[in-house]
Amino acid sequence: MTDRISRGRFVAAGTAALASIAVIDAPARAAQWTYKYASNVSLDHPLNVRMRECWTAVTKETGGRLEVQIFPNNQLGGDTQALQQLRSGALQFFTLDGGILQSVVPLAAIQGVGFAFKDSQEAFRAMDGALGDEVRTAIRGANLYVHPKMWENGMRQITSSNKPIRSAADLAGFKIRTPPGELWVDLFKSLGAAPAPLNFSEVYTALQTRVFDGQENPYAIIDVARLYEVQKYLSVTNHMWSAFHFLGNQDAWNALPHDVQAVVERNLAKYALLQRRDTQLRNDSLSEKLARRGLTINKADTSGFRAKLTSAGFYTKWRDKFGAPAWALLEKTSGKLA
Ligand code: X2X
Repeated sequence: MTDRISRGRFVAAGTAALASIAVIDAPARAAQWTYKYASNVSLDHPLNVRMRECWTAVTKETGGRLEVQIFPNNQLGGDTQALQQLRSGALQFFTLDGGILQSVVPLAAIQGVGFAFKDSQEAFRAMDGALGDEVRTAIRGANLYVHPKMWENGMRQITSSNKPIRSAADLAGFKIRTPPGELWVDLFKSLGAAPAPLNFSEVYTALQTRVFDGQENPYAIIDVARLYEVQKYLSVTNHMWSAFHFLGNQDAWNALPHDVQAVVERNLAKYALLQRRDTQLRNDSLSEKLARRGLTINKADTSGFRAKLTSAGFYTKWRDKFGAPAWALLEKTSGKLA
């Protein structure tokens, strides 16, 4: 990108005034900071659609000083590798689910407590507010930059290759992939399933080769990752919500002057809100398309899920891990969980 722009300028300047000082000037106008942004979804997911618009606006509004290159689809490695790169500074910007960030920031997993949020609107009210503020304070404490507006992934549904999940009983011994996060694995263990964590980058192949019977994700992810090619059933469970934090390497963030930081923050806020709307529209309207692609869709009876989590001690265990103050903020939205 940088090369192409400077070559373009070279030609333009060259025709105007051959070998003039303008040609020597051109590289000075190239980006002062070229940063990488990575995500685990493909370019056609609303996350990257809006990120592209966001970084185009940032480059324009900073007069080309900051240029951000997008690496979609785990091109730089799976989430756990990309998180390492972000912390070391090899990667500057990254979007990551709080449940995966848990390995570095334990409190970040609180967004994924089972059946805490009934829908995305409710979840965003909590995460844009006091609960989110607590989490972001913890993230900053781990020496990472975090933007206050999260990006939507959505309410999660279970897919399977061998049977529909109709009620909690169907989860007994069910081999299910979860994202790499302790709470995620514990949630499905408490439900009686046989979960194992795996980066999203490996999920399609793991389902295709039947290492797992199933996985769980929002509709938009099932669609863009074409999981309908390797799964037969989609069971609507809405068992938890998920969303991405926008994270930055702290040194890389500090290296940007305040005016550039302000442009980035303003655009991230603007495009995050647009992305939330896009993704929610997709999650709400993909049912028919996924059915046409071959998934048999059923609505699960999740009343027994909640009871199992309670009897397995899931809620009390995680209340103690997250601490009473953060748990109280969660229960302000969810009502009493533990
Ligand atoms: O890994 C997943 O399943 C995904 C894409 O939903 C997350 O980023 C948590």
